[in-house]
Amino acid sequence: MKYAGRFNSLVFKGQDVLSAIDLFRQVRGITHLEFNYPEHFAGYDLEEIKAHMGPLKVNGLAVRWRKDFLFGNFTNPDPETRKKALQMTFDACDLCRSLGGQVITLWLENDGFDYPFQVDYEEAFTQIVDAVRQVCDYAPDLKISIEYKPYEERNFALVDSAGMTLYLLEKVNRENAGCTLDFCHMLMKHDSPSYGLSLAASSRKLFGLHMNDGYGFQDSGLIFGSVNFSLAAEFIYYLLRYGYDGVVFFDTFPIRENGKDEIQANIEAFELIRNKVEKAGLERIADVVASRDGIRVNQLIRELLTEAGS
Ligand SMILES: [Mn+2]
Repeated sequence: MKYAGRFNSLVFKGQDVLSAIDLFRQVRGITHLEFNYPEHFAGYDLEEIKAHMGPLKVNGLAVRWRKDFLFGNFTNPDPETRKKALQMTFDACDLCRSLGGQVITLWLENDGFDYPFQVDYEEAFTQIVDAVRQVCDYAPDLKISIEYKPYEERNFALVDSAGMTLYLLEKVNRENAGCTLDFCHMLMKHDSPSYGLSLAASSRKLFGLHMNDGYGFQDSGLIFGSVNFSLAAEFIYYLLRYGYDGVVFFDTFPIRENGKDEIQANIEAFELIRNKVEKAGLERIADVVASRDGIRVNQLIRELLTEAGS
């Protein structure tokens, strides 16, 4: 598996980007870096960043529009601000390419609404379709990946679920448009994580993963597999079945934990659960799934919790 940790898990603890890269190199299993654009590049020399990377590769960049775009990124009512949001995304594509990255992750943080009557839904959705298409056409060599989240920053996001994301991708109708699935965001929406994963992966639209865990009512960002073990195991089963070969990025928030240790814990948890699923056997699990028998399913879960892979 290819693994990446979250820069801000280290940067919010006082590390600068360069020393965070040095720390990532000390985490067993980390293979890739995943930057936020522009925040992780402001004030740094690109060559200096490359020099610190050593054997690590760049997976991609996530665009962060932040507070200058409070009323929307691609759906901002001001055409100039919409143009700026698009230009930032183009710039992120150029930078991603120069670092050897392949994936641009777009979480449309401000494209939503808070009040009834605040947004013309059809117009806003069409604006997103048009903007994503333009990004796809600007960088046909990159994967343009939509990360949905049901709410926060806005009370409602326009792209708010696995289903809505796949609908958007149909409308965009570009080979290089796909999605990044964030486990906590899926729990917040009460989406079954593996259901969304299966439909995205079987349509060859699964471009990225944000792994973490939580309780579903907020973006908890807890260590993978620590709350919802069975959902995590099922998710890994489908990743293996569909042969996911992208990067596994841990989008977690170690506010009170040591950042480096927490990234390591995520990798170890993921590896442990993956070993358990592999030991139980993909064919045998497929058999249990095909039975649709709740008791057999529970036997499998108990087996995963006990002997398999331990
Ligand atoms: Mn995420």
